[in-house]
This record gives sequence, structure tokens and C-alpha cells, in this order.
Amino acid sequence: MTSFTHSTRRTLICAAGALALGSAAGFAFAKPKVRVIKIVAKKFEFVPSEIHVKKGESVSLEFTAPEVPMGFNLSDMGLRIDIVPGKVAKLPFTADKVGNFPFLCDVFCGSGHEDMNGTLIVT
Ligand SMILES: [Cu+2]
Repeated sequence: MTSFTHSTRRTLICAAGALALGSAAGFAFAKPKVRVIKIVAKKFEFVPSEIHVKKGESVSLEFTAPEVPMGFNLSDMGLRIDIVPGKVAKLPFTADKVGNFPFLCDVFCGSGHEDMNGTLIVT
């Protein structure tokens, strides 16, 4: 009886070990690669103004503003971030739907502010 219990326990420990090893290896393989997309917010345009991503792709938008504070707002995806001169504003996201989604600057930055916009294109 004792030996049965002992061997059962050992089997369980082995199974747990294999499971832990398997999920650790699985995690390493499943770790998504993040593609960095650099965008400059200047008076009065985003460069580039068209951002292309794939649905399900992990990306990180990295904004800089060389002149004055700007704001990036892509309301269709619930994305928004302040862009402050001297800093990199990082906005990681994964698009979950295909289509063209407009974005704009939502921090008043001067007389061309109203025309400061662009499009996220998800394919
Ligand atoms: Cu603006």
C-alpha cells in the first residue's frame, strides 16, 4: 500500500514537471514579436500619415514631437496618447479588426491643427 502511494506520488511529480517544462517552452515560442513603428508628429502632420499593420500583429507606435506638444487619438481602437517634445511616447497595441481607421491630433498645436490627421490601415 505504501509503495503504491509512493509511486503514484512520483508519477504525479514527474507529470507536473513535464507540464511546467512544456508550458515554459510553449511560452517562449508563443512570445509575440513586437514591431516598432516610429511616427513624428510635427506642425502640422504625422509622418508617416498612413500606418500599415496586419490584423493580430503586435506593434508599438513610438511617437516623437520635435516642436510642440501633440496628441494622437484613434478613437475607433480606443487609442490615445500625449506626445511631449524630448520624450518618446510608446503606444503598444494589436489591431483586432480589418479596415481603415482615421486618427488625428487632439492637442491644439497651431493654425494647421485641424488638418493634422492620418489613417491606420489594417489588412
Ligand atoms: Cu494639433
